[in-house]
Amino acid sequence: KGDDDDDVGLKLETRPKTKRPPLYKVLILNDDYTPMEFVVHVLERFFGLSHAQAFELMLTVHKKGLAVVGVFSFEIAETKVAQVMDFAQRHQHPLQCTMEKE
Ligand code: TYC
Repeated sequence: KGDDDDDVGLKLETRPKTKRPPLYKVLILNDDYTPMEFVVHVLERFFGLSHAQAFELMLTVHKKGLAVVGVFSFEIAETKVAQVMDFAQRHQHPLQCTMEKE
């Protein structure tokens, strides 16, 4: 890497920079107390799933312990988590919802 040349240290960009914002996974966690129908309702109401999709995803969480319910920008993910946590708390269910950088 001899440096007895005359370049001025400029990096020649090849591929264009198309910076996308980071995405965040929103996860729902299983617990022993929240009723299955409540979780199905949450998935329909806050994540726009059909009843059949919501039921299937609820069962996945019930069996596996957790599942990704959607992938969003930071702000949207934060809002979803807050809405679910608030709704669960108001109904006195211990349902947990969190987010994680993808
Ligand atoms: N395990 C709960 C029950 O048996 C149902 C449940 C499913 C709870 C998914 C939380 O995220 C959850 N009533």
